[in-house]
Amino acid sequence: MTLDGLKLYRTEESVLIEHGNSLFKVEEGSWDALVTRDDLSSYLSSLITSASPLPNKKIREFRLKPPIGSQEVWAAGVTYFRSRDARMEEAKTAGGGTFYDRVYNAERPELFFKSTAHRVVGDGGKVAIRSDANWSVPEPELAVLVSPTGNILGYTIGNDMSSRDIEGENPLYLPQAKVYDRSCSLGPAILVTPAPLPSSTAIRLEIHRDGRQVFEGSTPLSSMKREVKMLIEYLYRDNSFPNGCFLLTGTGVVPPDSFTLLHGDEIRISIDQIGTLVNFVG
Ligand code: DO4
Ligand code: MG
Repeated sequence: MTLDGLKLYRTEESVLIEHGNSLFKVEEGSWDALVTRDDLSSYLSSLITSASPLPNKKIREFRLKPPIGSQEVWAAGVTYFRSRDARMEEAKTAGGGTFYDRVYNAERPELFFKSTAHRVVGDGGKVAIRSDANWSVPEPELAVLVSPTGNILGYTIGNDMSSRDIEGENPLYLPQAKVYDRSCSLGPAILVTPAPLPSSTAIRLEIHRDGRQVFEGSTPLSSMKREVKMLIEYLYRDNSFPNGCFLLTGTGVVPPDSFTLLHGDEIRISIDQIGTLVNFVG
C-alpha cells in the first residue's frame, strides 16, 4: 500500500515523515540508505501505518537540514523558452547567443554538474552571490530525487543560484557561474511519490527586499520543453550514481535583465504540493 502526500524531512534531531497533520519519526537507518530505496514510497507508507505519530508536534518546531546526504546535484538547462531567451540576451555580445537556441531545440539536453552536498543550504539558510559577480539571480526549479537505478523517488524545490554576467561573458565559464559555496538550495521536504506531478503544478518565485516585494513570477510545469524521464535517461547514460542524485530541471522564471540580487534579499520559491523554500542572501 502506498500513501499519497508523504513528505520526508531531514532535521537536526532525526528524519521525519509528515502525513496530513501528523509527524512520524524514522527510527533507524542512514539518510543515504533511506533515499536510495526504489520502494521508498511504499516503505515509508508501511513505517507510518505501524507507528504512532509524535504527539502535538509541528514541523516548524524542528531545525531543518537540507534533504541531502551523499547525493550529487545535477541540473538541466534551457528547458523553458524563458530561459533560452534570457541566455541568448545575456550572451549575445560574446557571440554565445545561438548556443542556447541550438540546445533548446536539440535532442540532447543540456546537463551540468551543479553541487556537492557541502555546498547546499536548506530552508531558512543563507545562499551566496559570488564576490566577483555583479549580476546574480536565483533560479527556482523543480528538483527530482532519483535512485541509483534511475527511478524517480520524489520531488523537492531547488534554487540554482547563478551569476548571469559570468555565464554571459563566455559559455565556457558556466561551471564558475553555477558552482560555488552555498550556490544551491534544496528543501524544505521531499514529496515522496514516483508519480509525475500534474502539468498544471506551478513554480513561483518571490523576492523581497527591505520588507518590499521586488520581484514575483511563476510558471506551470507544462511550459517545460523536456520530459523529466528523458532528462534522467540522458544523465544516467554511462554514468553511475551509487547514492542516487538530485536533478534540477531548469528554470522558467527569470527576473528582468535590470534585476540583480543584493545581500539581505529574501528568496521564496513555492511549488504546489511540496511547500515553500525560503532563503536569504548573505
Ligand atoms: O545554460 C545555462 C544554464 C541554464 C539553466 O540553469 C536553466 O535553464 O535553468
Ligand atoms: Mg538553472
